[in-house]
This record gives sequence, C-alpha cells and structure tokens, in this order.
Amino acid sequence: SGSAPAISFDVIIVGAGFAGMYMLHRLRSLGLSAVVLEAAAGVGGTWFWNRYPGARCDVESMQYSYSFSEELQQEWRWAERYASQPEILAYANYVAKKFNLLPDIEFDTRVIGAVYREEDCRWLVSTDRGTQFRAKWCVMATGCLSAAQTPNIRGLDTFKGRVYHTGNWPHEAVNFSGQTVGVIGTGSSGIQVIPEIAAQAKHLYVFQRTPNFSVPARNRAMDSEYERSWKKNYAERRAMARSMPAGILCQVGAKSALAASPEERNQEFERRWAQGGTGLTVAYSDLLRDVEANETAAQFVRDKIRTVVENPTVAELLIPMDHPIGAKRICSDTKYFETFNRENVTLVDLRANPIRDMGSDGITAGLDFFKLNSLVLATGFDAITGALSKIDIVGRHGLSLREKWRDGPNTFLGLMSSGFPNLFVVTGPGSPSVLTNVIVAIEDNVEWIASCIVHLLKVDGEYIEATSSAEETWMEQVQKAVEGTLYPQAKSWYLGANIAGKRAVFLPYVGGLPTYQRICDEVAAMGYSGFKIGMRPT
Ligand code: NA7
Repeated sequence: SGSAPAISFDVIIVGAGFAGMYMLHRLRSLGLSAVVLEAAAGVGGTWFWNRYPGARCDVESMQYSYSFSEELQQEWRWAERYASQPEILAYANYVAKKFNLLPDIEFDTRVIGAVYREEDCRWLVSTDRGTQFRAKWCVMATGCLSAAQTPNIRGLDTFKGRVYHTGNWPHEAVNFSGQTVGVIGTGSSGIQVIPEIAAQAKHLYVFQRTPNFSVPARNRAMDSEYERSWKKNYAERRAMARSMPAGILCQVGAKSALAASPEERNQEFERRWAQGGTGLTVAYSDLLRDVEANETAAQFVRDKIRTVVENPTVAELLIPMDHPIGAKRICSDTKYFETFNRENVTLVDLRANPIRDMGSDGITAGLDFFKLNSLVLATGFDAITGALSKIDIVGRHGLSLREKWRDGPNTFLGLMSSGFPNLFVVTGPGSPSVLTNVIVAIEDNVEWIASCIVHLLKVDGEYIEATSSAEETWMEQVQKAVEGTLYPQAKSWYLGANIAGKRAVFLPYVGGLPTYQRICDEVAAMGYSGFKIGMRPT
C-alpha cells in the first residue's frame, strides 16, 4: 500500500453517530480542527445500520433528540410519539446539514488501528483504506450497540436463501411476500421486526431461546398540543430530564410496590400499561431492587400475555420466568404478542429444541426441520465494548486495550482508561450509557471532553491520562452500584452474557445520570483529580 504521510488534526473522532456529530460541532466551535472517520456511507450510527422494518426508538421523540440548539429543537417536527428509524436517520442528516458537518466527515472509512506515539504524544490512526491520520486527541464515538453479533450456527454459510441481520439491514427494500421466513432472536429488535414480517410473509417461524418482557409502546401520531407544550418549555423540561436517573422526564414512583395494596398496585400498573412505553418498570421505587416487589410487576405482565395470546401453550412459552422484569432491557412493542394469534406464525421453542444446524434449504431445531426462504438474525450486539475491541488500540509501552480489558473493561468514569493518554470514549463502559436516554448521556460526555481539552490548552498540558488508582476506585463504585439491584439476575448484554467468551462484568454504571454527572463535574472542578496531566517528554 502507498504510505502517504498522515494528515494532522487537533482531534480525530471515530464514528459519525449522535456522539461523533456533536463532538465535531463542539470542537469546531472551539476553533479546533477535527476529522470524523466513519465506516458507513452516512451519518446516524446505529440508526444508519438498523433499518429493519419496525425499528423504532423506545424513548419518546420529544426527548430522544439533541438539546444543544434551541433553534434545532424548535424547528424540527417529530411525526410520532416514538420515532421510527427512518425519521431518526432523517433527523441525523438534517443536523449534519444544518451544522455543516459533512465536509469534516470521511465516510466509508473504517478505523482499524490507533497507536499512541510516546515521543510526540500523538495518536496515529489507520483506516481500512490505507490512510493515516494523526492527532493529539482521539475521541472514540463508536457507540454501545454498533457491533452486530452473528451466532455461530453450524452450516449457516451453506444456506441458499438470504440471511439478514437486524443490526446490518440492507438499504434496498426487502420483500418477504410469499416467503417462508425464520427469525432467530426475541430481544428488542426481534420483537419489533416479527410483527412486520408476519404481516408480509407466507409463513413465519420465530425461533425463541429466551422469552422477554415487553410492554405495548402505544405509538401514535404526535399530538400537536403535546408538542407545543414541550416546545414552549423545552429548556426547563430538558433540565428536569437531566435530574432524573435515566435522563428521561417521566413519572418515577417514590413508593415501595410492597407498601401498596394489591388493588392499588393493579390500578397503577393498568394505568401505565394503558399509557404505553417502558414506564411500567419505574412505577415503584423498589421494582429493580426487591425480588418480591419485582414479582408484582412481572406477574402483571405475565397475566397480560396470557390474556392476549389465545393458545395457552404458546402463551406459556412466551412468558418469561427466568429473570426479573427490567433486569434485562424491557422491550416496547407494537402488537408483538398478538402476532402469535396469526395462523401464519409458529413459535419454535429453542430451549426444548435447540438449533442443531443449517443446510441449504433451512434449519434443524431439535428433531424438526424447517424449510426457509430467508433467515433473519435478530441476535443483538457485542454491546458497549464490541466496537472498541474491533479496533487495534495500542497505548503506552505497546499496551493493547483489548488485552487490558480482557477480564472486563477498566475506565475512570467511562471516559478514559489508564495507559491510553488523550484517548476519550463517549458513553464508555462504566458510564450510565445504555441505561439512559443515550442522547443526553452523549451530550454530557461530549461537553465534559470539550471542557477537558480547553483546560489542557489553557495549562499547556500535552496529555491527560486516568490514574490507575482512580480507575480502580471507579470500577469498585460501578460494581457497588449494581450490588443490591436485580440487574445481575438476568443474563443480559449489560453483562456481556450474550457473547461467548466475554467475561461477565456489569458494564454500565447504574447509579443514575445525575449522580454520575455530579461526579464528572466535581472531578473537572478539582482540576481533573484522578487524572494526570503531563507535559511533553523532553
Ligand atoms: P438482544 O436484546 O441481545 O437480543 C438478542 C436475541 O437473540 C435474544 O433473544 C437472544 O436469546 C437471541 N440469540 C442470540 N444468539 C442466539 C443463538 N445463538 N441462538 C438463539 N438465539 C439467540 O439484541 P437486540 O438487537 O434485540 O436488542 C439490543 C438492544 O438494542 C436493545 O436492548 C435496545 O436497547 C436496542 P437469549 O436471550 O440470549 O437466549
């Protein structure tokens, strides 16, 4: 390959999703030069790739949007209560245009390596196009749900039909009319795509390993009165949202579920069920802390599934019994359980009949063979660390990030990892990330990183690096925060339990966004305590 000299910038940003786009905008407003390197052909990150039918956000659109520009939040109009993937992608493109971000983004460019050069305190980043970029700072805006994971099914490559992954859906329209289709996976993606495929295909086989809790989204066209009230009070409501544990303005019950009478509880759960969305799991203060409290909500949803699904055997198979409700990310659906009342839909229970292999015509589960025209993998992501571990990141003394994180990721505040000076991560492991309205978490992290860079310029620092003791203390706090909650009782992607060989460590910080943000702000206010600011080696 031709080794053209590396192009230099102040900052290299990896990824042009919501994190990378805002990081670029923020750095440019500080007069810094930055380039964004993006594997996709467009902006939007996970919303660029997850184009499967039915893909939709589970945070209300009035909230799942940037708050940094009053003009933007006033002029953009959301069509629905919960935005669909095409609408969120259109929004991302609109933002990119409005803030003129495109000229500084290199598309179709996948970052494969990043090496820290101690001699000049610079990162050297290389791409799959053979190009190299050099910068003092590097921001990994690589996303929490961006590395799709394909299950290791024997013979998958011998299948003659088409195989799709929800997290890497083709751009051209896919038509399943007249086809027999299989879907593997019943997480959020599966639960969204299954009703859509069922409505189109001749027959749909749903291959379910673990049933999931899901609540109706009750999506609908945006109510103009609701939109108006948000836009009139946007600044105030955004501030209120930031004071909530998940950065989402919603009604969080302050009372123990066990302090309410069964009638009262039932009424409250019914009210939230009718409202739609994931609010059911925050109806009471202890739903994610107390097994008995949790069971009241779980039992409510189980009964709903029994009411909706006509065939009692199928209903029982769809009812989750293995984990507390909310300990895995709860799903939000549009007619998911109803779909199993259709004559063209068959539920295949993989716990009783595990997948054996695939051949050219279909799949064998247990003793049964299922002839398929197409297979859809809704099998999720190597979450939170997957996108980072795909890149060969090398810090001081040849230390590889992948090696360092082999037994679980160590970070200070999710933002930096010791041994990797000047390398920032947006919504990294050890930050609240996926337990929040991620756009809020992104904006706060980006602001923190931008202020940190401003500080370094002011004090003439060559590098900033997390100390290993601050990192150790933080990781203890992350683990302590999850103790006493029910999260560890589910084998979820929060724990990396869905990836073979991934060490089971609880990845996000569950202490809530306000606490996390207060700690981040305090650290900065104390002159970046827990970090070492260094001068250029002479
Ligand atoms: P998830 O939530 O990780 O769901 C993946 C699903 O795929 C889940 O039902 C898995 O069953 C199933 N799966 C994965 N591998 C296999 C194999 N080998 N065989 C059978 N079934 C398998 O991913 P999603 O994309 O739905 O959602 C991820 C997040 O994106 C979501 O929470 C939202 O925040 C957005 P398992 O439970 O492991 O038995």
